[in-house]
Formats: sequence, C-alpha cells, structure tokens
Amino acid sequence: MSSERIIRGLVTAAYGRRFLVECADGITRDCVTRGKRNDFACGDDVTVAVQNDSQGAINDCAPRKSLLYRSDQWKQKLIAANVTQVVAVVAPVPSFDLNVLDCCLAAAAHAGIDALIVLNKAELPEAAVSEGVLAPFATLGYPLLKLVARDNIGPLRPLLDGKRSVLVGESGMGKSTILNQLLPEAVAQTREVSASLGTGKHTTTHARLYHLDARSELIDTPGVQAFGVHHLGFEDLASAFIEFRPLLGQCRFRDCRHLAEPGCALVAAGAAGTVSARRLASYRRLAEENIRLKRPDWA
Ligand SMILES: Nc1nc2c(ncn2[C@@H]2O[C@H](COP(=O)(O)OP(=O)(O)OP(=O)(O)O)[C@@H](O)[C@H]2O)c(=O)[nH]1
Ligand SMILES: [Mg+2]
Ligand SMILES: [Zn+2]
Repeated sequence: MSSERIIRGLVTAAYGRRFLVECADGITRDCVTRGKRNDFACGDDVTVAVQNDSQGAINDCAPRKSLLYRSDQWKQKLIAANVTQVVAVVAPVPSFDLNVLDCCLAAAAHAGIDALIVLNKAELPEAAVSEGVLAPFATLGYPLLKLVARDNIGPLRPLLDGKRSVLVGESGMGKSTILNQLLPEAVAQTREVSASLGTGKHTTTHARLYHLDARSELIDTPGVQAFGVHHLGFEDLASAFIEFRPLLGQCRFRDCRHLAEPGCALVAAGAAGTVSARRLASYRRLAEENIRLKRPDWA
C-alpha cells in the first residue's frame, strides 16, 4: 500500500455515514469513516487520509470544546461540535412549542454554550402574542431579538461576529432563510410553506456549516419536532434550567428531584412566583419522563 497523506480538516456536513470535510489544502472532500467510529458532527476538527482530490477517509477527531446534541429514549443525535452560540429560532407562524424551546435552551446550557433567541417573522400580526410569551426568557438572561429575516437580516449579523453559531428550532421558522440572507451564494434550500398542504418541499435535511467571514461560521440544521434531553440526569436537568441554579442545594433533601418532595426550594420558589410556574412544569414534565423511562440515575 502506498504511503498515505494525512491532513487536517473541518467537517462541514454530516450525511449519515458520509461527511463533507473541508481539508487544509483547500479542497472539500467527500469522506467515509474508518473503523467503527462514525459519530462525527458538523464542526468537528478531524484528520483525513486523502484518497484523491474528491475523496478521503476520516482518521481521527480532535477533542471537542463543546457538543450540542439531543437524545430520545433510544439514541443520541449529534447536532454540531465546537459551537460557541446556539441561535434558537422561533416564529409566530407556523406556531412554535415553548417546551421545545425550553429543551433547546437546556441542551445548550448543559453543553456550556451561550444561547440567543430569535423571534422571526416579526412583521406578522401574530408576532405580538409570541413576543409576550417570550418576554420571560429575556428576564432569565436570554438575549431576544425580533427579526424579519426575509426583509432585513442586519440586526442579527453583529451577534454572529467571531462566533460559531448553530441555528436550531422547529421546521418552517426561517433558519435557512436567515442563512440565505447572510450568504446569498450559499442557497440553502428554504422551505416553501404550502398553505393548502401544510408541508414544505424544501425543508433542510442535513446540518451544514457555512463561513460567514474568516472568523464567523453559521450552521444550518434540519427543523426538529421535539428536542429530547434524555441525556440529562436529574441534577443536570435542573441546572440546565438556568434560573434554577441559584436554588439548587437549598432543598431539604440533597437528592431532591424537585417534584413533590417536602422542603423543595424550587417548589417554594414556584409557589412564591420567583420561578415561573410554566418553566417549573416544563422541568417536571421532562423529569417525570426520565423517571418513567427508568434511566439509571433517576431510578
Ligand atoms: N412572513 C415571513 N416569512 C418568512 C420570514 N423568514 C422566512 N419566512 C418564510 O418561512 C418559510 C420557512 O422558511 P425556512 O427558512 O425554509 O425555514 P426553516 O426553519 O429552514 O425550515 P426547516 O428547514 O424545515 O427546518 C419560508 O416560506 C420563508 O419564506 C419572515 O421574516 N417573514
Ligand atoms: Mg431549513
Ligand atoms: Zn427540590
């Protein structure tokens, strides 16, 4: 076998077991993986054994500074690696689910990644209601930006500067529109929401990393219907709701799950109104689901 050339590269797309890797020689190669490992994500720094100018094989992956993923009962789904900012995109039409937003934000908090909420399609009359519903997140410390991505992407651009951001959210919120407005040449497929069918034909199917400039990157991802956080045990889950953090450790029982235990500081804060009853209920729904599925650290 001839001696192979190994070069570094950045994973810019993940298609099941195939990956696009932007290699250090400037060529983007279509890569397979070697051995059993295939858990690479968009944003991973890898080394590639070059086969030719269009193909290679991923050899190895550098340790990740961060990893955003979601998980259900059965498996984990990697979303993006080494990101520094999650941009959670919501829009008044089609409607969005606050529980999904809670989960996106919890997954980001758990991964140690800052999050920003974008309320897109802000020109629609229905946006006023969404704004009211989202206001409490701003109080928690999540920056909240109203945007009309279709018409003016300007207000978002400075918030992406010098960061590797990942767009996450439900389908049809306008993630790919944001990308396309920032990088018209990228032409990510945007979903044309069909009023009659309620289904889109250009929904994003794979995560893809784009360079906005030499210091800023943006990853577009497929819309999610649910953002599972089964990977968070009860301590991690409670601290992933960032406003609960100052209260953790103040419950009567050290192993309090903040459900119905006596002397629970979160229950007390919920009753006093210092913690939102809705967020507490959202936490409980996830906690109860984990108990129902008998995760080992919840048993
Ligand atoms: N009214 C309005 N519509 C918008 C705006 N931004 C995007 N849209 C529309 O919203 C629809 C969905 O946009 P996409 O960008 O494809 O949504 P997405 O979040 O990428 O959807 P998935 O790829 O399925 O996750 C398209 O019809 C866009 O034209 C906006 O600011 N206002
Ligand atoms: Mg899309
Ligand atoms: Zn408690």
